[in-house]
Amino acid sequence: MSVPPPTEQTAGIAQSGPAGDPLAQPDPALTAFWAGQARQLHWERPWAEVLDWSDAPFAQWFSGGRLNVAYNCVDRHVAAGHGEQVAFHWEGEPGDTRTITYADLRREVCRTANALLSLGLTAGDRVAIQLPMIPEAVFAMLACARLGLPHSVVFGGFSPAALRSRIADAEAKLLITADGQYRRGTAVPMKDGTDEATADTPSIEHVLVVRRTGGEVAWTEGRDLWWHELVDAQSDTHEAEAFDAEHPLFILYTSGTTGSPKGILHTSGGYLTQAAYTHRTIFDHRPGDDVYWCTADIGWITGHTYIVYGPLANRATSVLYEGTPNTPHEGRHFEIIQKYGVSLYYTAPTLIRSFMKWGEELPGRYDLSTLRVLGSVGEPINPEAWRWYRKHLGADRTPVVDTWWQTETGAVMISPLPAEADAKPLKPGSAQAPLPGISAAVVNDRGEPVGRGESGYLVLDRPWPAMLRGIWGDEERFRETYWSRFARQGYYFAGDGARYDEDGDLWLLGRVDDVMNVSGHRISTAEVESALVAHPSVAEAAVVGAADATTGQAIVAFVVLRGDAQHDERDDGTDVVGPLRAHVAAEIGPIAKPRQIMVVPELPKTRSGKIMRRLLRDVADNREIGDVTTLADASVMASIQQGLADG
Ligand code: 6R9
Repeated sequence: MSVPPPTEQTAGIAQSGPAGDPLAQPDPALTAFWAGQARQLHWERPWAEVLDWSDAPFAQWFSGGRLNVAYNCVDRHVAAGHGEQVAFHWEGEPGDTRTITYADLRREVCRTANALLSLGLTAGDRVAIQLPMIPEAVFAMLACARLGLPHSVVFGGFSPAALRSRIADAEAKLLITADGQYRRGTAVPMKDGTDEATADTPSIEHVLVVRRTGGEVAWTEGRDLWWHELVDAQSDTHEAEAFDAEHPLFILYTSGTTGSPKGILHTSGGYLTQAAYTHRTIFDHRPGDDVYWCTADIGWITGHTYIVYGPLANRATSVLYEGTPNTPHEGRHFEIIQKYGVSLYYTAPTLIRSFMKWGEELPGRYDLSTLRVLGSVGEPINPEAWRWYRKHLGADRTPVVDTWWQTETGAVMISPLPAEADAKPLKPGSAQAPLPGISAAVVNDRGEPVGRGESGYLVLDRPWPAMLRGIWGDEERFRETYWSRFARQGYYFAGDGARYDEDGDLWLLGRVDDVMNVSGHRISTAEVESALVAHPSVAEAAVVGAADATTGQAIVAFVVLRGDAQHDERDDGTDVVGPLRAHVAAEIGPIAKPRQIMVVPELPKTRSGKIMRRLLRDVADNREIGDVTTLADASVMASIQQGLADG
């Protein structure tokens, strides 16, 4: 058996377990490490046990302990005399701004919490939030956390159908939304969509609406409430109550290999501990000195952990930006970095590749000298983009930290640390090693560790504090998705491929399942396929992720039309394809719109009827078609290619 990489890379804390180790057993060195980190938070009552893994894979971290997450993120800093420190420099897309200090934040969160109480919500009730990147989004999340109301934030770009299914799955009682949002310089309605979503969600009792654009909205008396009427009228004090360390903090839906999105459940004490620890060390964050900007949307896990919970727990001063990076011009991010003196900047490879496209003279026009750590997340960062990022934003001197993690892991797991960058040189394109306290391994099909220079599946072989506590309402799917593949070893299966290089550093290789990664957004092939076959002209659909220079992957769909639609298609292919793309955008959201839809006579299938996506990927990537011998009908690929050549 090959030799796994050495374990001394992460500050003396054990990582990859030796082969055959019956894992899922807590490692005392790791749990002791996390206990030390948890002590940096404010606990109303200390925990009795750091980790209870007796009901694995359902972890309990810090059980018996009680804390209030919002108190830790807000009140604690005000109580320590930092009320006047800026928590958020908010930049609206149209150019309006707002400065929110920690004292302001406490007042806003208290008002919001009092408003939610006035609606009769009690701890454990779920609240859905679909909002643009405005301060109220943060107030709403923290007010929920303060009251023990698990929030379910739904990305602002998601369709009414996507919002409806998320509300229904979590049985949310309240929806917090806005009249509209600014997108690329125009005000677009939002409440129209949320009204459509809530037309058929009996659990929703109220809809709380922030006035953002001032557009006309339809109003349901008794159900709908204006934020500025309800929240602004409340008292700005509220006594926070402590909750159990394992009290649910939020549910966040993410794409899996099968159709419906999974509601990933996160709880309080362990999540906040790892969120704070990772934000502090990965960015070498210094409270009061640094200005930090994470460019994610709060609708994604990165927004939850690295805009809201981690930075606020660490008393960060952050930039919060509402808009798109090229509105009103392509230098917008650089302008904001210069304006606020941003020192820590965290973004996604897809944006870096857009910057590269827009030209290197653009960042050169701004003063970016305050930047001292650059972060990357969401997909593998190609070495070329890494180097460009460091050169043009980081003056060729700042560390670039490539952070690997998932909605499920709750916080970063694998990343270099800038404090160690002198001793351990950074490698463009490699996330390098698990963080202190974290253990990971790369294994083969049989769950055996691979050696240096080899690749396999990335697994996490010890429990970690921010790990998901399940899939909302679906224990079986939780066990099946993450814990069945390497059940014997007790490993968590991440769904990513990875490789150890000759130095034992980790390189992430992308998904090994049917999940695509488009601009850092997870979209399952099954989700897009089911949207396509829901359209009356489509008989069958297969979707693959094709390589794309900007977005990492792009969605390419192959559809077989129904008989009558085939007839229309013959006249002009665009008749069918245009509406189909629009249909997918309406069903899921604009991010899921296929880059390309190819109409084909048949799909390539194995004898057992499985679609051979591998072959379709070859077509989508313009590669030579691979082995077709397992196809039920080997001529299918020829007719697909012939059809595409004719078309
Ligand atoms: C945080 C986040 C998770 C999936 C993950 C992997 C990919 C994220 C990465 C990366 C290579 C990195 N991914 N960061 N791949 N290097 N630094 O993105 O969560 O939306 O759940 O996506 O994203 O494939 O499995 P999520």
